[in-house]
Amino acid sequence: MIKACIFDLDGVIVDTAVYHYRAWKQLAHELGFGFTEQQNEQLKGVSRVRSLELILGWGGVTKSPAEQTELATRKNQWYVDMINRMEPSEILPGAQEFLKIIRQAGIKTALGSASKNSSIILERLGLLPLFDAVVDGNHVTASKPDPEVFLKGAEALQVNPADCVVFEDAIAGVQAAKAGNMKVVGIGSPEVLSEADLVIRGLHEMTLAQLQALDTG
Ligand code: B16
Ligand code: MG
Repeated sequence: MIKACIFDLDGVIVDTAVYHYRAWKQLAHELGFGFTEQQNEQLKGVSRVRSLELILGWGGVTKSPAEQTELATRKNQWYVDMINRMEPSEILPGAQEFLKIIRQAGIKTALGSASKNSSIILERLGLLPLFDAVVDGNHVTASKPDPEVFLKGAEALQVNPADCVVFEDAIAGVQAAKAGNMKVVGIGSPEVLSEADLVIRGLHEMTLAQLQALDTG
């Protein structure tokens, strides 16, 4: 029986990728190289530290660990400035409504995100009361596709992983949910997220009946 849903943040509840993109692009510009939207796509669901490593590699630039920490901090300050100005209208279609519907049906909810800024975003958008637990980049040591973030979410909700459904937009996130023995709904393209149990374009397409049908699938 489905007892809990665990949601990724970027790409599922909000589109923060656009702000990550602007901040990384600014950093790349200061370092003297370009950064494209296609490259940004590859950073979805990837931690801040790993994202920086990839970007420096693409730019052909080597930095010491101390310099990398400074660069990641600088990028994050720009990013935080932007998310501090986000508006509730930026919540992705259907996300708030679906959270309310499942909570009314007695299903528990958790966030399972790689971001260390998830609480700022949820609070700013008035979404924090819709989550029973928030597990994010501040609470995990292993990144997706490792299932740690989702397993910690299930643990916080005191629900067996097999009774959880994860909502994810990144391939690594879908793999993480599967590795945690959870059902997973992919948000995006069925070709890309082929390992998911169900793929939808957004939470506006999701119904309680579809969620419950995953139990038998
Ligand atoms: P932060 P998710 C991920 O969020 C983003 O997709 C990814 O682009 C970002 O680098 C990562 O969070 C870390 O974010 O710098 O705020 O800690 O999709 O796991 O919700
Ligand atoms: Mg995501």
